[in-house]
Amino acid sequence: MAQQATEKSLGTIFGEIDSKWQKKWHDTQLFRALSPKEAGTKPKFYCLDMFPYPSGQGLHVGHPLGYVASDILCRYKRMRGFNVLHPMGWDAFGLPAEQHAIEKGIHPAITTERNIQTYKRQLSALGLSYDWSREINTTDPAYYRWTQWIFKKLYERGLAYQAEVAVNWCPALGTVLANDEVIDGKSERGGHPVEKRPMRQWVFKITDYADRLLEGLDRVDWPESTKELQRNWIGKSVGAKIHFPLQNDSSKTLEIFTTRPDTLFGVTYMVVAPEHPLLERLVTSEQAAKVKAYVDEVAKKTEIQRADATKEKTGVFTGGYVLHPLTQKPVAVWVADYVLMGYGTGAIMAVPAHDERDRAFAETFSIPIVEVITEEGKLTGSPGEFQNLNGLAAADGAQKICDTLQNKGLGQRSTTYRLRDWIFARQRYWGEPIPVIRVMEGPDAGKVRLLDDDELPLTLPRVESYQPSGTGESPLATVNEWVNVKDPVTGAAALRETNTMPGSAGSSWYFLRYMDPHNAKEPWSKEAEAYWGPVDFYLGGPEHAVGHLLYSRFWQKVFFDMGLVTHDEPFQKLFHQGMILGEDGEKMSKSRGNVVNPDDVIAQYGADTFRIFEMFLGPLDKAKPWQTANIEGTYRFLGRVWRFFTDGEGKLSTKIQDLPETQWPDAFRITFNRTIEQVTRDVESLSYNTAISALMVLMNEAYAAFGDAAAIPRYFAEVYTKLLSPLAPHLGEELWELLGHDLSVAYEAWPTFDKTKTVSDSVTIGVQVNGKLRDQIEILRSDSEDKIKELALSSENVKKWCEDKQIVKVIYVKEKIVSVVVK
Ligand code: ANZ
Repeated sequence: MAQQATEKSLGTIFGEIDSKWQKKWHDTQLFRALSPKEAGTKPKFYCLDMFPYPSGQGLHVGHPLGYVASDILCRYKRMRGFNVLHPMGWDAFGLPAEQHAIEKGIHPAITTERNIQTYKRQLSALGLSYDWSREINTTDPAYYRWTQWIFKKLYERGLAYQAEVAVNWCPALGTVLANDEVIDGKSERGGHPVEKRPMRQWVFKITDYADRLLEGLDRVDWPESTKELQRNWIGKSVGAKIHFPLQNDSSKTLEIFTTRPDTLFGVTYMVVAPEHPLLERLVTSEQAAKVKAYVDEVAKKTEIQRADATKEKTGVFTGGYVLHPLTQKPVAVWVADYVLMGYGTGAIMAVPAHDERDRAFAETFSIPIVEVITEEGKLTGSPGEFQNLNGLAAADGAQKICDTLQNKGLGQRSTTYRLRDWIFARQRYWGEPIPVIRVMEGPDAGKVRLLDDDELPLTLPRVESYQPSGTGESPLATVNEWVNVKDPVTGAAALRETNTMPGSAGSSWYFLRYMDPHNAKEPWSKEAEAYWGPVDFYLGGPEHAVGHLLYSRFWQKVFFDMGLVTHDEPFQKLFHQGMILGEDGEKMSKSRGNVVNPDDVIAQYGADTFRIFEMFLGPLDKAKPWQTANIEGTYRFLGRVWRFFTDGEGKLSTKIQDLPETQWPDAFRITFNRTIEQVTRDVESLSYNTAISALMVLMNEAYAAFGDAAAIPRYFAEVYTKLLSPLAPHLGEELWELLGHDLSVAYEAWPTFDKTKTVSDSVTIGVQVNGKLRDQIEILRSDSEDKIKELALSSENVKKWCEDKQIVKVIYVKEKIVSVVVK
């Protein structure tokens, strides 16, 4: 009993094992990736996690799902001989830290630092094998110096320009708001009205790369759904621009964009967007009041609300007409909000017979519907001199119509993209300063000048107040001593740019910095990139499908054009982990009270239990609810493993001995080899839940085969430890050490299996006498044909049917049947 009282609980033992190995890994820098020189001929594997924004809340159990999953893969790859790069860092600029600063008066740099420490502690507690020597932080001037350098390079290549862009301006709050801070035209905080206001902004010409961004998708191993989201976001449409002269002023034309020039003779009305510049010319005095009321109404809606195809169509007739370019018939022009100013030309030719939105509109307003394409997809109803088009396939008809329009100077083929240029400015404090000044006086007044490389980093001034400036400008605009500078060329007064970069700046190239994180001369060396690029495996949530993943691809292509990288696609394989839901099946959130903290689970059961439990919840890419009750099952499994190989207290079991495989029970040997095969395959395909269940089955069979026996084979113990170690690395290391090894299991060779041993030695075959099955016998595959025939003939049942007969022939069909012919 006394002993019982001092006996440690399994959870305590696991906790001690966790700390012991985490410390060793840290102290020996076990997971430091080798430099290209050190690596020699070792193949590389670059495995990247989407780096987190270190929020004040710390990790919840949903975060580690992806981190643990990629960690298992990295640990496996190391055992397969790869030089693995598995880095982690912090995407730490952003609004929440700034908001926190405004409310609590604590500088964002301080909260960020604090949050990073929490995240790092939590990640380390999970036993993740990061190379912490490569840690990066986007808010570190040593890092954002290069983000600013990249801005300069884009500018020098003509890919950055300034434009007046509409922003969400909230007069009551005196600030510009991000799109997601505006809900139904009101500020999220306070519910104040928000209006669009044009402001001068930096913009990147991502549209120059639209075709290459599309094409590259065909060359990467990404989820099809994510590729499709990017394709739709880029939204390439091939069609034509067609000019419709105004009826009352033929010197002016209304230009439209269509993907269906083949339907030109089916046009029954036109629509212009409420913001269209020609609207004023088109509106007649009778319709003016109605149109104005409508336009004012629409101004309150967001683009998303306007583009909603399911909503009822609204619009007003302008009173004006344009002329059909080929028939010269007048066509009525309407104004309606389902046409967006930001797409195509902001005006359409409406063909209600062949376009659903137009049909809904025409039906609402009793506008004629004229069919011009048959069900077989052929042109019909083309009038007058164009009758010869009838019967043509639509695609051919479209070509003919485009040719005709082009000849008459009334249109041209045109390709449009949904993709917009990337607005690269925020009216915020907590972001990277943009490295430019604007000259305010003298001969160069109005000119923009880039900072010299040796002026970088342009650091954020440490200010006491982050209050919005009240003019819509960034809070930096109020820091006079920072803003007012002299132009180094002319000595004239100049102003710094006070907008900062958006949150996506630092994350658009961080994967390159990890390759060479301490380089003070360049953002990364060519040598490092040539070795590590591209990222082999990228794991993160699907919410970044367009933003981050598109911006990074754009920059990578620019770097490629500059000769700075060797690949023009940054992420070869991409995987999205599913979400872990609360126990109630709902999204985890503080307000619902269903958030689980990983720290608590680890404190009670150890990190390995946590890791295996999360991987065992279900397929990695699926959403799945957390199930606290099932942690016990995982915990018991690891307890069984622990007690099988040890005395339960931390000494190796004395039963572990050298016992050749030939002396293992046949069935166990087969399961053993099959498990190696399956775990290998499953880990490679990230099917960790099935790998774990295979290891559970093997442990059960090990208990059955050796639990009561005098010996446990050492070879089995070693292989099992290796198979388990990527999933449960702390236990893996501890067992490996107990088995007498000085070096970490992390770089041991992954077990191989013998394919021939995955099938049983013995097999049951039938014995026929004159074509009728008379018995079944068990043979060994290794038995000779003679021996098998002898076994068959000596069976009692067979003997009975051969009695008093003459055996004419005995035929053996390998591992299937012995056939005896008698007469
Ligand atoms: C006539 C037509 C006939 C059209 C037909 C479609 C079908 P995608 O493929 O998405 O590029 N359109 C053009 N500009 C628009 C705008 N600013 N706002 C709303 N709709 C606009 O769509 C191109 C089609 O969307 C164009 O082709 C145009 O309608 C409409 F049977 O022109 B179509």
